[in-house]
Amino acid sequence: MVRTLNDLNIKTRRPIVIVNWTNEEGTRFAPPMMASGVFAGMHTQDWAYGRTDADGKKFGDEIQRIGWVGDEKVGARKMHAFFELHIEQGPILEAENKDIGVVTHGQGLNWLQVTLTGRESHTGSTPMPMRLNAGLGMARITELVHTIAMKNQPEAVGAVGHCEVYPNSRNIIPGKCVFTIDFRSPSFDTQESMEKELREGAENIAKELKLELEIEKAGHFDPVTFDETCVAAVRNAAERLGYSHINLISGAGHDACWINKVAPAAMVMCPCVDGLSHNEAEDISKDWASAGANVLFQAVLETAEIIS
Ligand code: HGY
Repeated sequence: MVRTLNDLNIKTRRPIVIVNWTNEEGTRFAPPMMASGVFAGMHTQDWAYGRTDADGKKFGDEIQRIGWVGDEKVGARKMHAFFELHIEQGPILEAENKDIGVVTHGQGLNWLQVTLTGRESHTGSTPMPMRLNAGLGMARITELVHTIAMKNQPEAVGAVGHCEVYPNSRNIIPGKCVFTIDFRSPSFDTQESMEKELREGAENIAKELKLELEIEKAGHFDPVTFDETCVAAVRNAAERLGYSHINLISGAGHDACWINKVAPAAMVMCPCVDGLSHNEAEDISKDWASAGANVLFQAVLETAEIIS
């Protein structure tokens, strides 16, 4: 986009800055959207630097090691507006045969990291009543996550995507399980009620199985309403360019969700093949990609204001 503006010698009243936010997914170092969260003042830089991965390595040490610690003061660069282009990571646009998603809202997210501690013992010689089986606890809480999400349809999703079983041996009853619950909803109240029900249910399961239970909030953001002026710029661009479009609530979390706290923000979404994402088969067509890029280009240009 910037190359095209330069090729066409188009100047804008407001400079256009391209940002690559570090650690958007948060899979190795939780929470997701970590760098944009620090920029938006949702986390302190020191807190983020102190986050550790499963091996105890600190985020700050690791980005220092790869030479990614910059010298600019975080948040020093103020923004007039922020736009983000992304695939939908879901099936709606493709199913409805629409070129563009005009993202009006983003659903809220809760990542609850659960640690269940029982006792390692032999799977063959330990009588059933004597077992402190953390693996059984994880299975029951995983089922509970699904049950809670299904009770809150259509506006809730929930799953466990990450789990570590210790010592993870065929003939040892798991003494410890660490796993992460991913709950999401566009409704703040639903998001809160699902977490409350999960915590109560997990306590009961741990008590029944005589396990120790720890639950850490490993990631959180409230449902997001994007800026109406920026959303209108996206919608107007799609209409001017003749692309079919619908309003969309983003199912996935994005850096724009945090940046919306400190600057007017909006997102442009395009379809992805079979609505698949976070899968090696994730794909996009050239037509979808160019439609998304064109709408982003026009929305940003309208907002940055051409001066020559
Ligand atoms: O997981 C998500 O919400 C996105 O892919 N960051």
